[in-house]
Amino acid sequence: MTTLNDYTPEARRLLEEQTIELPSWAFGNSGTRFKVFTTGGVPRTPYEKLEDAAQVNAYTGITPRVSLHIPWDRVDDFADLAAYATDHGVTIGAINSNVFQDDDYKLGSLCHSDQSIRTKAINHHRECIDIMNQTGSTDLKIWLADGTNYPGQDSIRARQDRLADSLQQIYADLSEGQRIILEYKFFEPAFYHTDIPDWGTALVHCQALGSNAMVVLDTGHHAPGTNIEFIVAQLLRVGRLGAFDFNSRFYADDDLMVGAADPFQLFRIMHEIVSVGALDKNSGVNFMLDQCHNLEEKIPGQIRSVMNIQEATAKALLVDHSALTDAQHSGDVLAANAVLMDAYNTDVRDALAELRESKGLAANPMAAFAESGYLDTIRAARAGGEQAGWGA
Ligand code: PSV
Ligand code: MN
Repeated sequence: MTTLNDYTPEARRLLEEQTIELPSWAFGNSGTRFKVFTTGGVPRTPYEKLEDAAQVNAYTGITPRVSLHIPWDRVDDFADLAAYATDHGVTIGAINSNVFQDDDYKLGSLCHSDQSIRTKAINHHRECIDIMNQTGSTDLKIWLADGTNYPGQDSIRARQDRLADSLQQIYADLSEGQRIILEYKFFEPAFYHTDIPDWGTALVHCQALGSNAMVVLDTGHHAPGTNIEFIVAQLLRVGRLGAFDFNSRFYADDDLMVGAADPFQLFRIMHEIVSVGALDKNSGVNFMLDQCHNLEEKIPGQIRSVMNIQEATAKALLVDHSALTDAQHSGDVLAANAVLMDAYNTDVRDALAELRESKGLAANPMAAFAESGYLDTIRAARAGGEQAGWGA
């Protein structure tokens, strides 16, 4: 059993100040191409999504920001939406563009061979920057579905050149303090080639753009067996890790709860973060969730995910760095590995319960939320209207 006394004052500060950003789309219905099961009480508007996200923050105390997805979260008055968020104790986080659901984008968006489609996609990003200006958001998150299904379908090289040019035009419209965070994904929906398939390609484009372009690492966007913590270490090393999209995958882009499939991998990632000081709130790394809750209730699903990251972080903060460095320098492979495994195998749940109580929160957020009756309340209150869902 651990207590907060097992942590150094610095490690305790980092735990106290850790934040995780929630995705608005996690609160809507989602599913697979086979079926979307609806859930009672699911939000019908962006305002209701913020209400639910605020619940996660109320019980975990570490999720003060919510990412929006445009057009899914389009409203008439974004300043009003931002004020509503503030009233509920949260702020607007990254603005996600969406250039993958319009018929015009069938063959691509920022990489399309048709200049008019590229212009349309660039203008959509300008709209997103405008929303950032109205909401105070600092991150424009770009994930593209661009790619091809068949060899020869389009020129791989020409698409890269178009992409660079499109990104340049969007980047030029950023104001001071705003960033582009560029996500990569190795496959899907395109299957032969993806235009930003990997961290190297994302990095090349970010470096060409300038210092306000950073890479987003979505944990689900790698081939099975990829050493993700290596990528984390490398992007941190070159100062270009802008954000995480945390989730779990068993097979593909499963978007399951982070820490569910491979808690050890999550620990290894957090260890790379902690060991170079990137957990600090001023490190420039935005820790976000990108998940869908197809079967489970959405709000507890988010609470559980946040707790999983918190646990992996609390374990990583227990790594004895001087013992690790000594073992590494003396070539003691087993001792070095044991230092990491000792931290990973420590049960940190009591220390985190203590941390929450020190902030005036319930020790067990899952139980406290369940007891609150909030799900019953929204099931009754949100009758009528159309539930939000992926793609709506
Ligand atoms: C699609 O793969 C995706 O999950 C990307 O990871 C984006 O971050 C997310 O959708 C929202 O557009
Ligand atoms: Mn993502």
